[in-house]
This record gives sequence, C-alpha cells and structure tokens, in this order.
Amino acid sequence: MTDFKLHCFAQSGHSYKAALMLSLCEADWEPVFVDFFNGEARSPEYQAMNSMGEAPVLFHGDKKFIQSGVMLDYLSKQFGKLGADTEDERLEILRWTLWENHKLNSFQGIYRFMLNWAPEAARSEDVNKFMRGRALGAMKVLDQHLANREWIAADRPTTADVACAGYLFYPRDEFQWTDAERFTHIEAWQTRMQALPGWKHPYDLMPGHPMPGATV
Ligand SMILES: N[C@@H](CCC(=O)N[C@@H](CS)C(=O)NCC(=O)O)C(=O)O
Repeated sequence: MTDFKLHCFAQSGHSYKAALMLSLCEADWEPVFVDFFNGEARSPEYQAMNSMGEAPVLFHGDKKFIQSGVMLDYLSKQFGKLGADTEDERLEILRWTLWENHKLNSFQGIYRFMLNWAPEAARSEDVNKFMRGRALGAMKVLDQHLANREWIAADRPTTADVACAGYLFYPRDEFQWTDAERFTHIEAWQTRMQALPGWKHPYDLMPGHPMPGATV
C-alpha cells in the first residue's frame, strides 16, 4: 500500500501542484482518478470527502488534506524539501502561493475550462475574453518577477515554484495562446523546473488524458 493517495485528474492544474511535489519528493504515492468531467466532484460521495467539491484531495494514512497550498506545505515539512530556511522566505512563499491560487492558476484554469470543456449553454465569448486577459495579466506579473531571478521565492526552488507551475506546463493550444503571447522569463524558469530531478509533465503524472473524444 502506498503512503500517499492523491485524488486528481490529468487536466487539473491545481492537482498537478500536489502531484509534482510528490514526484519531486520521491514520495511513495498513487493517483486516484476523479471523473471530474462526468460530475464526480459534485456527487454526494465526493462532497462527503471534500465539502468544497474540488480536486485535489490528498490522503496520508488517516490524515486528509484539502487545498493544494496546504498539501505543498505539509509535504515540504514531511520530506524536508523545497521549504523555507528563514521567516522572510516562509512569508515570501506564502505570498506567491496565495497569489497563484487567486490569480495565476485560477484565471488560467477557468479560462481553459470555459474554452474547451464548458457545457455549450455556459460558453461565452465575453467571459473567455475577460478570463484570457486576466490570465495573461497574471502571467505578465510572474514573468516580470522572474526577469532578474532564477526562482520565485528564494535563491533556490521552493514550494512557491511548484505552486506557480499549476497550469503553465499544459499545451499552449489548450489556451489558444498566440505566438506573440510568449513570456520568455517564465519559459526560462520552466526549463529550470524541468531539469529538477523528479519533474514530470502533468499528463504523465495524473490519470485521464486524453479524454475520450477530446479535441485538445
Ligand atoms: N484552491 C483550490 C482550487 C482547486 C480547484 O479549483 N480545483 C478544480 C479542478 S482543477 C475544481 O475542483 N473545481 C470545481 C469547482 O470549482 O467547483 C486548490 O488550490 O486546491
């Protein structure tokens, strides 16, 4: 039996943060597929596990963790990896983890969902345009932050880097980014992330890709 079980699905950038952290920590873990696109997260059974109705959910023995930022903090302490060395670093990691959850990954995730997978009746060009602008705005903030530094919150990788990775490694065509919409400092940071031992692409870490009949 594995030490950790992560309820997740391949397209979930919020789940990817936890899956990537487990992989970087060389944890003994297994994914448990959440059939999100068929409504599993809204089922009474799922909501009994997570009243917030979200993926991911992480189990470690009889301990349960909800919210990716909580998982990263817990795993960092469990494995003694990617954590803060000082109080200033701890606060800087917290700053970027709160921000990615509110802006960077939230806007990218909702924009990509609306674009590719929202039910026909919920689709809206106006919503897509708005969310696209917000996502690009957040990516620009991160890009500028990375202009003169290698890692997000310290002089080495921390959970802030794992947290911000959420949606950034998914294929560009899933967001319909144009060739002009490139962020060179983020791309250089992605190359550094990919060089970390244990780094894997979200579609190689979590189940559910490709979706049956998927166009992206
Ligand atoms: N703040 C949460 C966000 C999790 C989240 O929004 N997950 C998506 C899937 S990627 C979800 O379950 N959404 C369902 C909903 O918003 O109702 C975290 O960081 O864990």
